[in-house]
Amino acid sequence: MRLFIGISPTEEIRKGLVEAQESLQHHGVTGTYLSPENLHMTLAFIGEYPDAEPVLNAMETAFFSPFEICYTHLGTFRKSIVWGGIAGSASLASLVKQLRCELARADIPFDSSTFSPHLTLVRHADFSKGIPPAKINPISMTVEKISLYRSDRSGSGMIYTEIGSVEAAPKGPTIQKARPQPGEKLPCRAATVSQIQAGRVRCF
Ligand code: 2AM
Repeated sequence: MRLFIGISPTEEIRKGLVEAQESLQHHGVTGTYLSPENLHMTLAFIGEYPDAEPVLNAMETAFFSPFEICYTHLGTFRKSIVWGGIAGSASLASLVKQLRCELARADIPFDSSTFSPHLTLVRHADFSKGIPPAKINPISMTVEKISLYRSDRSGSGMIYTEIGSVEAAPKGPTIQKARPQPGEKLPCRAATVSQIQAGRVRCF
């Protein structure tokens, strides 16, 4: 099965993205428009992989607390893909880095190209009738979970199905900062009591 890890937008952001699609359509931009339920932001693209379980384990190990992201702009890629852009976020970049680290540790392959936070709106876009204004109203959301998606090709296009998810750990005081023991290669990350009690923190 074809897998990727991503974030599902809130209904408010989804509505904003659909409005951007409608504006593009109104200005004569043709192409393959993603359906509202398929709109998502990819954090790590895995591709063909036989088992979801190890991927969910890797997601669980990548510890994160709830954080804000903001949909702020529209952009194009190679003049044929239109996307909604997410403003730079240190928390988001850190989460992606951790996910990649945990996937690599579990020997799960993934696309390691530079992460560029976006939600694809249109593929194979044709702007020959003009380029519409790209102004949008920024919309924020709190990321409280990350999802594992299966991607299936159907007669009417791709279908993305959430097959599992991992919730953010609750925010709390940092009580343990791991230090490498003699012979240990890498330190653990900082952890809270609840994360340790919940068994969410795995040291490496
Ligand atoms: P895109 O929307 O920018 O094409 C499912 O294919 C999701 O994984 C899409 O969001 C897609 O991003 C993303 N993705 C990232 N790397 C990919 C790759 N190498 N091949 C296919 N999809 C990829």
